[in-house]
Amino acid sequence: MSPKVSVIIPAFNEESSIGLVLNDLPTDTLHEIIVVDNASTDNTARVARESGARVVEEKHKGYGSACLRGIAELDQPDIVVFLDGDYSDYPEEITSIIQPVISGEQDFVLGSRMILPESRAALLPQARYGNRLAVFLICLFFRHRYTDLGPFRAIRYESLKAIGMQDTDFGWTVEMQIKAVKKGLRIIEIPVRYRERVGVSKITGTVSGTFKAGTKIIYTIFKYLIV
Ligand SMILES: Nc1nc2c(ncn2[C@@H]2O[C@H](COP(=O)(O)OP(=O)(O)OP(=O)(O)O)[C@@H](O)[C@H]2O)c(=O)[nH]1
Ligand SMILES: [Mg+2]
Repeated sequence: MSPKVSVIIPAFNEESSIGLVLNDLPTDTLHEIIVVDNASTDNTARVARESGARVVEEKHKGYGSACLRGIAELDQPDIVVFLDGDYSDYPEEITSIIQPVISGEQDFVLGSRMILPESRAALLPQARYGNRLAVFLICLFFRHRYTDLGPFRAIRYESLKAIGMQDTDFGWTVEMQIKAVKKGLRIIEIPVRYRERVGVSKITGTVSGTFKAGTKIIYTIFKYLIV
């Protein structure tokens, strides 16, 4: 029996990209694809539904809230994959992201955008430096060397439940990475391709977005140093 792989895509106003993301996913090998529409004001939900995804609504704004809603909607998978809805990831790379979990070697696989030069170049400088600072602090405090806080990742469903995710916005990715280390999960990073997003940048391309996300990420690292 091939393992059941469920995909969660948090989406806020991604009508121009969500169809591209869904078209590039190997739908026939996946158990379910859940697009979490996070209070979009455009046609994200309609485009996602027309592209074959199961769309669920999350009214509470925030990347983490959308991911938590996606988890609550899961249909008993073996593996859960997260990727963004702005077409900055290469959805077809899902096969290499899930392979180490399918083979039973790993519990948690992260797609790093900091390994391939062309991917690194597609990250805005503030995102690159912000990530470098965050992974440096994680290594200092939690003794695990990550290279990125990338959105494209796969985790065993049982491990995901065991770490008990809580964050409702930008602290989500770093919370999962710290809790995975604290829980002793088997973790690897694989290089993934990354490109500029489709549509207008909401976070890394804006000063306020970068500041809010950066502050929350650093706050989350220190929070889990204490608790
Ligand atoms: N910005 C933002 N994105 C959200 C929210 N809820 C869900 N998302 C989705 O979360 C994913 C990541 O958000 P992005 O805006 O791409 O964040 P980013 O990649 O750090 O920065 P940019 O791509 O430069 O905007 C995308 O698929 C968004 O549509 C939210 O409340 N705010
Ligand atoms: Mg993005």
